[in-house]
Amino acid sequence: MTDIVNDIRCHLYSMMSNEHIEYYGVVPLSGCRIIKNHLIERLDYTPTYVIMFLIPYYPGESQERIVSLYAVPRDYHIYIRELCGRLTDRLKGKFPEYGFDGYGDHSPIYEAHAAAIAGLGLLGDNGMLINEKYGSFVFLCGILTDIPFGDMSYMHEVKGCEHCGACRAACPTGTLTGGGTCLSQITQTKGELTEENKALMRRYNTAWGCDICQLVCPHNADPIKSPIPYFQTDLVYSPDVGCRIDDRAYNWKGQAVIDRNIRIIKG
Ligand code: B12
Repeated sequence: MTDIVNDIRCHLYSMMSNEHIEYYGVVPLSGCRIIKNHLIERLDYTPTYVIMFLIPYYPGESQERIVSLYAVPRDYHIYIRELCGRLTDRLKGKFPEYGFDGYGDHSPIYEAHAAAIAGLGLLGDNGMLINEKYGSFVFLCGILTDIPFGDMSYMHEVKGCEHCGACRAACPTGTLTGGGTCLSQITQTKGELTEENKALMRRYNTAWGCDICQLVCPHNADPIKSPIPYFQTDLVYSPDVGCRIDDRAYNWKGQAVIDRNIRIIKG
């Protein structure tokens, strides 16, 4: 048992370093909040732990920007899928008797909470995981597994932010104080938008997503650009109607939604 824990500790460290992953932690799945149980039930093993890790994505700012910062680089789902593929292949190669499945975003667990109990940051009043180095401009990923981590797994107490109130005050729809729909959600809605929602998008100059609660957060005052080349190349701050979307984060809602939104912003 101790041997395998030491073995996996070393293996994880070298694997994460190879992928330039600076922040990771292992937590028992029993401590996580499950949001999609069917994804767990369909696995052919019973996962007991989650290896949580962070992917910094801040691409840098531009006055041209009309999409959320996370949507400026190529689609993070592509990066995360490939990264998780590499990591789980290596783990399966080394520990073939155990199961490993990687996720980011489409995860069975509430990732911000899982990352907080893994000790990777604070849970902000804006619902985001705030890391000490990269602020909240990090994607959250996790690998489910049944390998026995023993004392390598540790559950931290969830630490909240300082509740300075900046995100709650700045949220344009009052979502963070129990009000209306998050502006990010509004930009993802298919079909016809209300005049009120179109006006909100124009006022906050967003054709996709919303970063307001992150941009006003003191923990994001001096954001560090992502050290990962994927998030520093092929940056599109201001897409045009009919733009290529198959490698963009707005792809999943289809061309019609992003085109509609760009028309709302650019006229
Ligand atoms: C659904 C979802 C959304 C929804 C709902 C947001 C939310 N906070 O739940 C929408 C589309 C609005 C959204 C927006 C964004 N999201 Co999102 N989203 C998710 C997703 C897939 C699931 C979240 C979830 O279901 N949590 C579980 C439920 C049970 O949590 P809960 O707090 O108890 O549930 C309540 C809240 O969801 C609340 N609620 C409903 N709508 C909203 C909207 C807001 C703003 C808040 C605070 C709460 C809230 O009502 C629920 C019931 O009480 C996660 C990935 C994951 N698997 O965790 C990514 C995730 C949370 N999103 C992420 C990102 C980056 C964003 C955006 C910044 C994108 C953008 N720039 O537009 C915004 C930020 C909005 C915000 N302040 O949270 C990242 C966060 C990274 C981080 N550092 O923490 C995640 C973790 C994806 C990832 N793998 O990196 N998201």
